[in-house]
Amino acid sequence: MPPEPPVGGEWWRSAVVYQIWPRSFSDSDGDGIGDLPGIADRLDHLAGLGVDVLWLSPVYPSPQDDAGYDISDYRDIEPVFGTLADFDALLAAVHERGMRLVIDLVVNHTSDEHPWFAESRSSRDNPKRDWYWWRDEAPNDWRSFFSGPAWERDETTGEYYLHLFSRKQPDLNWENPQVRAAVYEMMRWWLDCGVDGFRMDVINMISKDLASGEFLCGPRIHEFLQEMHCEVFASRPGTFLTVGEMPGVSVEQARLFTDPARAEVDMVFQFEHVRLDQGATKWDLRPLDLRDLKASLGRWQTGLADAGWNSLYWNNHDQPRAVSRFGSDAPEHRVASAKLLATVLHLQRGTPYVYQGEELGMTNTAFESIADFRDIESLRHYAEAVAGGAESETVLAALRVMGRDNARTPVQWDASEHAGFTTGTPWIPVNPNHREINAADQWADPASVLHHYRALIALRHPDSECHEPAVVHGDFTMLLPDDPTVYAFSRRHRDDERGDVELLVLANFSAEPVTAAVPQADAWDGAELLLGNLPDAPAAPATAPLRAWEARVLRRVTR
Ligand code: ISL
Repeated sequence: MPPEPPVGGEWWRSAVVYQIWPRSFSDSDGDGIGDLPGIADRLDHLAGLGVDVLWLSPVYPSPQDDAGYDISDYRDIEPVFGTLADFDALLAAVHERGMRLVIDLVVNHTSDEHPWFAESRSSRDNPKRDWYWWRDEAPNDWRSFFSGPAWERDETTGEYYLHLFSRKQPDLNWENPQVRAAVYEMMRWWLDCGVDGFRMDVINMISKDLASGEFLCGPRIHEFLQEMHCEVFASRPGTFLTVGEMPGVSVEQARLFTDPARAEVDMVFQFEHVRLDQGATKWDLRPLDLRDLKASLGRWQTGLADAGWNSLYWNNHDQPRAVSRFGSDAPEHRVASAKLLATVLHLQRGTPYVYQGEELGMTNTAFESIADFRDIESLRHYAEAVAGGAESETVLAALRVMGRDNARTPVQWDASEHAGFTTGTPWIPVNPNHREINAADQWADPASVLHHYRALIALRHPDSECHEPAVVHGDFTMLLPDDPTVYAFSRRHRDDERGDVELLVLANFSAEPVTAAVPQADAWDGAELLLGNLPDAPAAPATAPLRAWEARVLRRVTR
């Protein structure tokens, strides 16, 4: 049994994080774009949900080529979102409610409109020339994540610069110590402002090896993260959270990144489970086999059991809506399957992340034509694919399923026009289903998806009546790995007061009833049903067939 984590030091083990993507959260001034005062107006929703930490996607000045992930000033606020005073007010209000605020750190690249890049591109001998990657010829055939080559010829000097994302997002050269010092100084500045940590955008791309062609987890990645930890956090009292977004990271690498003894980051976002329904690219759709999902997430549970820590997510601003993807957004199954997904995720070992609207069971939206999309990734892919001869309808079909704009429609606060998000015209249309799916209705309905999230979150919290320490501290065992529709696992925790506490999670990922072949099911006779997602719980919860999209959590205690 793993030891109890120290109180304070690793407080994030019992925390739940909520991600805010500001452009679509809440608009206070009627310009159709969410903003900081809009977030402040909605804090009661978040505090009521019970989340501990808010992660704010970028609100810095930005040309918005990639919705704010292209930053032109690291120490200010984009006017569309508000001012530094609005930020301070929001931070104070978050702290007042006992929550913490983590901001997005995007330092693999800047905007091409950042003064650093303006200087760097101005001449070959500018002192900041080496802050970015300049070559007289493209040294390799890297492709941008947003289509096209990753090397762009710049007219000013005739040389090429590297951009792993859009051409308006040139990559910073982390080999240059001045770059690293400037980033660390900026991070300390934000900590001095009172923020509680950072979500680090594509942080495993900061060390890259042009010669070998490797741009993920390059040779100096651990050195850079240890240096960052030392320069920014080590000498500072406080309770911070750091989470590194790391596409392509393996569980073995993640163990190194998140082993507290190595002082790099607290946890990482890995991508294995969100690639299982895709072929060579994210637009190459494949049906998900639940066995693959269980094998993958189960390996992460085991791999980080003794050292390191998992972050748990289905959704963020880059992924389609979980209920449409892994559950069912058909009207008769949406509520049950959204609760089922939440149950399976939140009962695993790690820190769960809730993406705005996920707690309402928000779904993918309807896109008629390419004119309905806003995201650079979708627009570029469409243009490139169609120019290359692909059928427009075929490309659109994939965009509708996987496009990031699915996650980016406004949060559905109520049933009114524009869902209470704005009094103006939203920058992207509200999902038409906001009349049926919205926060106001769900607060009033104890059987809603929202209240199910509240119940799951409360399980983690020592100050809650429903606190169940096995959720945070228990070990994890995957059950029935070969079952094609049942996701089953147990969690076990030795509790000094109660004895051995074991939880059993059973979830039917299908619309057909199924009986789960639970090993030693007799042992669960008389166990308590801790949580379920359907009314009319059966008398024998371990052995009764699981109904369509049913999830049950059982608890038994042995002395
Ligand atoms: O969205 C993706 C799937 O195509 C990912 O490849 C994504 O681009 C990758 O996870 C990196 O994401 C982060 O950095 C990007 C930004 O566009 C994303 O919004 C951000 O989460 C560049 O800053």
